[in-house]
Amino acid sequence: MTSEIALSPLLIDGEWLATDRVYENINPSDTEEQVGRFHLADAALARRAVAAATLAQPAWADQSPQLRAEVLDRAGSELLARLAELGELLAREEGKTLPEATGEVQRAAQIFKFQAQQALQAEGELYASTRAGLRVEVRHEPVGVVGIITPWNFPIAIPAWKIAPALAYGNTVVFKPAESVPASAWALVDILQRAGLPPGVLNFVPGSGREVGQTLLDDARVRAISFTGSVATGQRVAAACSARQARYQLEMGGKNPLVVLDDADLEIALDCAVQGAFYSTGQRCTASSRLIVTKGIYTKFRDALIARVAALRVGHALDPDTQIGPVVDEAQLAQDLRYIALGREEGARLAVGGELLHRRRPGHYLAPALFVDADNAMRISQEEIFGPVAVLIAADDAEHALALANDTPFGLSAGVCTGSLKLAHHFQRRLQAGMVMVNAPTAGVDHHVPFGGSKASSVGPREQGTQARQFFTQTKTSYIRP
Ligand code: TXE
Repeated sequence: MTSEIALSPLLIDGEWLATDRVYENINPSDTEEQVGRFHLADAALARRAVAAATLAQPAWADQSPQLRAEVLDRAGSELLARLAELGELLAREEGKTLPEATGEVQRAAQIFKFQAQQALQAEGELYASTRAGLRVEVRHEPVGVVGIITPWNFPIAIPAWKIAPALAYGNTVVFKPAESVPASAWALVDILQRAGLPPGVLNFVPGSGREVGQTLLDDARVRAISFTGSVATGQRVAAACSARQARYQLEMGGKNPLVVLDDADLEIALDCAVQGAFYSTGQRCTASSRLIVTKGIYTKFRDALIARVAALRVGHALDPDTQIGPVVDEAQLAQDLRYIALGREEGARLAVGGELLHRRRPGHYLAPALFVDADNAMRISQEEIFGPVAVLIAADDAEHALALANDTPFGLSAGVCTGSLKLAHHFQRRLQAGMVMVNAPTAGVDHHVPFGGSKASSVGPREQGTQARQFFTQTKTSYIRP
């Protein structure tokens, strides 16, 4: 069933291009099914895309902001109109369930509509000068050409939350999606192009990180890189950009704690834990991979959680009964299994899950795994696994739980379940994370407010909402004697 699938081209300078390299995209719910076939860029084509973006940028920046807003808004409308179709495509290529995938497309649409409005807000402020007869004008101008490098776990929402503000504020874009999820990225680029972008404003160069990604990092014409992915690649982005004084924005994941205190509502805490740790197959940078529970509620919570995890239905992403889809690909599955073996060696008790599952179709199915009686110093408690694997750690009391929660190099998201307003406030202030959730899962955020972490999770200004402006514009202060 593969030969009839069309090949999707690259986009450079408004032209769709074919190359002699092809990537075949496989459905993780059914590894015998091909999702699509994609032409891949190489370093030379990536440089051509940068040249096109460089040429197109001044005119795009001078364009009426109303026109930029209309293009983004139209793209948002088309995403909404094609929610079911694009949700299915996303579920087929990434493996998240249909409701999760459709929700992601909807979020991408909301982002475009929100950022469309921001296109009209970029101008700046007027000040009186300390010197008589002068006035001071502060403008927020585009940065120039922006390289956007994205991971596989949110194949449409992450590109949307980087591309939408980049274009809204008058930048041009060279976009390189993750190797394994080009289909949603391609659909998004096609929608934006048809929504009315002039040639060169958005260029699409799927390809390998080491070749195409690295070319963007090293090209002096690319003035900013917005990146989401692993810590190791994030460090390469930082090194390459700082070597040539380009700005960068990194989002590199977490080891997010959900603290459950003795006075928590048990049902709410269980919902937060199951949702936060295992939904989207645990493949979220905001996943609650560490569950830290004080000893008064530990046994009750542990036993109820084991039962809830054991009952989760793992299956084909498009099956309406499925709660947890497959792992994205073989490499990620191998990483999950390595950490499960490591947890056992480290002495944590695997209470449930962790085994490969067989379903009607061949896929990367893994039973959600819960380690209990774990120690926060173990590698399974310190390193991002990025799969349906969580650890349960006992704490003596609230202060001990807080210390354990903060004992991590990461700081993206953190949660606390408690019935006490006083403790909620205390945790809200003291948790070292960019996002804090009280009686809510650590994963699941809104598109119109800042997103990002502290410590090793994020570098650079926040993404999303109105704060996206900080990264995608640069400030110019002018002194004018009229
Ligand atoms: O990440 P990479 P991968 C973590 C998670 C996962 C692991 C590996 O633990 O198991 O990272 O995932 C591009 N120059 N997260 O391999 O390699 C690459 O092509 C420029 C957590 O997908 O960091 C892709 O487009 N670009 C994270 C993007 O970087 C390069 C989400 C991310 O890929 C490059 C994803 C280079 N030299 C993975 N090398 C989260 N927490 O959100 C690669 N890339």
